[in-house]
Amino acid sequence: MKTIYSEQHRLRDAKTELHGGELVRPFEKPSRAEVVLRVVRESGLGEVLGPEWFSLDPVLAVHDADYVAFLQIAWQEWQDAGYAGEVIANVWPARRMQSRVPRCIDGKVGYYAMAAETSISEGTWAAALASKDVALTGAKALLKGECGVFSLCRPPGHHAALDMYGGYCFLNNAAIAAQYLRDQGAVRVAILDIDFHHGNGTQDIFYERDDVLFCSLHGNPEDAFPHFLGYADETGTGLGAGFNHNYPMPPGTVFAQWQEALVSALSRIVNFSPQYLVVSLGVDAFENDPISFFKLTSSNFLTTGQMIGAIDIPTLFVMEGGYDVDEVGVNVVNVLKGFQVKTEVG
Ligand code: 5XA
Ligand code: ZN
Repeated sequence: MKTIYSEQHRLRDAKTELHGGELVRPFEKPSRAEVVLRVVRESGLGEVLGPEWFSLDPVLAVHDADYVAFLQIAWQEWQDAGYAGEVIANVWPARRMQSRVPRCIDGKVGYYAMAAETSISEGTWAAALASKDVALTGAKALLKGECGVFSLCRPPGHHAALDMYGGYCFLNNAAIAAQYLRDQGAVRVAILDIDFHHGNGTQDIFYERDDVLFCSLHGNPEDAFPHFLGYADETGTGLGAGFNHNYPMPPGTVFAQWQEALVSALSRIVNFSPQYLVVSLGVDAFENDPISFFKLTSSNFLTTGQMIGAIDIPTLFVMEGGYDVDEVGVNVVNVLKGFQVKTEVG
């Protein structure tokens, strides 16, 4: 299996994350991608290729143009305002307030942020652009006939909505790739999100559509970020009714329970009969992940890959979360190796 990777991810190197009331070093850091790349190479998974450059058109196919313009200038405007730290939101259009975009940078940041842990720093926009190129290059390889490709995206994307960033995400790489596959002629595309956190951004982008099926396995939002989306009764609206499926699970969830949800999601995907599958591949469901509460083991990720491979749909794996840096590479590569085995499981 080919891996698409760009060193530009290193430009995303924020120094601060608001966590537990303190400013800490971010959990989402460059070493994550470097460890994954190292294990990809050591395991002999396949070639590692750089991305092609893509214009902003595929980004603007799923994100609001004013939001994209904001991401482009946020760091510069923050500097111009004379602030010494990184861009962090501290005010939001909360209930019964107006949803207008303010003129000053502090207001704009609050308008476009969905969470405050994610700071914007120098290089964030450049890294986000390269990350979408990594996703799109992977999608293009699928169109050329590959049956599985790994886009080692960083920063991740699945929390980025039509016009919101947060949860370490700026551009929704999986959604951009899925839309690109549609625009290049695929009639139906499915997205399976196995990151520990609900893919609120992906859900938001496709919620009213019947051409992109979204299934997400994640920590119950009553207990887990992003808290305000990801419930089981969110099943899509309008044309999209019945094309969104959430599988929230409680703290301490072990593989047996998680696997039941995966079997159900995969069966929905098979019934949908998509030309392509995009997997939002987070491995923060791992038992030792520092910010999550599921109990999956490294070998469970191998089985997960086998189960995804068994449905035999050309698949793009897009890197999302996973913060146990020691094991993130093994866990990701286990999914990819399992996929390649294509053993009938579940
Ligand atoms: O998948 N999303 C993440 O791993 C980020 C969670 C951020 C929690 N503050
Ligand atoms: Zn996550």
